[in-house]
Amino acid sequence: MHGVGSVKAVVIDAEPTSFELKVMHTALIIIDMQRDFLESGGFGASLGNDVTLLRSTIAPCVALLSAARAAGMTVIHTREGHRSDLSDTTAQRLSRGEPGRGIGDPGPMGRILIRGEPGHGIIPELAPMAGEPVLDKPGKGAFYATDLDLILRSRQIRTLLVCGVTTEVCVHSTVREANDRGYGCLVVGDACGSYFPEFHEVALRMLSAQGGIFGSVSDSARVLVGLKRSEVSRS
Ligand code: C5J
Repeated sequence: MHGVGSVKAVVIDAEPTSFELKVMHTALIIIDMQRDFLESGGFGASLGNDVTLLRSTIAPCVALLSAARAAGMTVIHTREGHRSDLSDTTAQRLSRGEPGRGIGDPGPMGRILIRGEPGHGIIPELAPMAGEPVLDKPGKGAFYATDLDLILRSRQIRTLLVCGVTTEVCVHSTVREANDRGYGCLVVGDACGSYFPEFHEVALRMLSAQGGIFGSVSDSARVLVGLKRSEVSRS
């Protein structure tokens, strides 16, 4: 229901300072909540990672998603993955990862990071709804080689609420790209996760350090309070 929502600014408590947004000029971007990263039978788990560290983000992401939908905010889902013929990746990327466990190799839920394979899909808890763009990205950042900037500009989006996985890789890359393009970013800390808790903590601190060098950081409880206020201001 894009275009609906308050034109009044909502102020959300955040670090380093409170974050102001207008619902109709804001998008919720949910990064790479894909089965291969989050499910116990997926690629991430098969590498020995503790997926519960990522699964703890599901409830906060679900809460944000339903609040964003209720507020009439633009919602965008991203998926990391490549064409099955690998024509959109590079030798450098193909050479990364553990031998036999790289992009395009067979994994427990189909070929690893290949579009259309079961593991590439978004987890059912966060299934996109009709009208919510699903962005297939061949890199870590959601702006690289995608039409995300065009989608945001055509909807007059200026601020982004960002959640998903992993904090220090695709969330960070996306926020850095967004910041350089002039979007204000609020990262929802408990709705982001990493297989490495120390990277998660430091990645969040890096975002809001130096007066918010890449953006601001809050948590789902504080964001939900702010979005509720936007509902009240509309009624
Ligand atoms: C994401 C990754 N989504 N860690 N990918 O962060 O490779």
